[in-house]
Amino acid sequence: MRVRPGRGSRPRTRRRPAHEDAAQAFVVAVDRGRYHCVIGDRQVTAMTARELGHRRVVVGDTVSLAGDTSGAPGTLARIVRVAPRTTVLRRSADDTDPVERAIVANADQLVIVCALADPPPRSRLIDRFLVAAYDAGLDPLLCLTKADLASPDDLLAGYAPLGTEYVVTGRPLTEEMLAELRRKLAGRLSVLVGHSGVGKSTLVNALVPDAGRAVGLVSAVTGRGRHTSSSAVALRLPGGGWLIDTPGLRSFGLGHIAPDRIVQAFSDIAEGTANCPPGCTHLEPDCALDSWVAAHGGGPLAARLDSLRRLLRSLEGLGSGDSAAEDSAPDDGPPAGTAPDDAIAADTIAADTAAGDTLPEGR
Ligand SMILES: Nc1nc2c(ncn2[C@@H]2O[C@H](COP(=O)(O)OP(=O)(O)OP(=O)(O)O)[C@@H](O)[C@H]2O)c(=O)[nH]1
Ligand SMILES: [Mg+2]
Repeated sequence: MRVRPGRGSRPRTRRRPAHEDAAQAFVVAVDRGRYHCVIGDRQVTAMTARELGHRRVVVGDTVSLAGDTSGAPGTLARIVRVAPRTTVLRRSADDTDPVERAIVANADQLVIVCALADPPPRSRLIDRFLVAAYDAGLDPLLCLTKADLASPDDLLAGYAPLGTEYVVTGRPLTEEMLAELRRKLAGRLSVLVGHSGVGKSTLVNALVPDAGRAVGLVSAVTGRGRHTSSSAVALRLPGGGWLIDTPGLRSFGLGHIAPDRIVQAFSDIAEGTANCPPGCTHLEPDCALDSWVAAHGGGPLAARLDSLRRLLRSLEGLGSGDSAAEDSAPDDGPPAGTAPDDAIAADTIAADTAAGDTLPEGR
């Protein structure tokens, strides 16, 4: 009798292999079902193993790799496990959509990059990012760029009551500015977010020597991403820690966050709700916030209250609120629908499995 070698002679088992010898890796980029990981200094490309099911893997994840983890050209390892995440930065397609989408895992700092001019500052988009940071448990850091074009004073005054940490940069990017940024980023896993063209990649290139090459490694595989970043990429900081560059975002939906938490995230205003009637939506005339803000001098707080209410209205799907996309319009400019569409494929944060990440998300 002939005994066939290989597969057929192996006992069948329903038990999945335990992969106890799997290597720990850090996911630095995701593109069309391919996960670019690092193990120490080694770059390894991987795909998700079937046993992972529909579990998604995003940049910042720590994963266990099985199979060929040599990183040699043409090899493909398998992601067999995803380590529990410490944080997840999420967004939804729009404010009335409760389905959320993870962007980055395990980050501990959200660097909200906002240009002081060209493109004009969008404080309501900043407010959205601040809510997302609060909700995800990331420390926000406001990074105001292009100070050579406009003064940061007005914008900073608006966030003074909140006490948000900030840095101001401009052209030329001086050693002093860089030193301050490095200090705030050292040893942390930070995510840069902001509208297209605000200068995220410029900062990354200044902070990470060889960033162009590292990003190029990923772009070479994907054939995308020249001037405008097209997917999230994690880069190792020379002083320790990681910096994640993301594509410019036109919108940042918060439909997955309960209104209560939105209010709490406006921590400069939240205490003013103490005198509100029970179940106050903060959108009705009996809301105590107006008199509280007036008693606290109005000014920056009044603008923040306006921003909070626009957000709450949008979450309720009320027409008079800002949509997630409208919030990215310049503060006193036209709504996004009429603004020049300068962001190429702006919403494609490629962080999904095969089909999902090749399509611009949302609408
Ligand atoms: N004047 C001035 N221009 C700057 C500054 N920082 C960046 N720029 C310019 O702004 C443009 C956009 O910069 P990027 O770094 O590509 O912006 P980004 O945020 O990465 O854009 P996306 O990848 O599209 O999201 C480039 O032409 C930069 O040279 C600055 O501090 N001052
Ligand atoms: Mg960029």
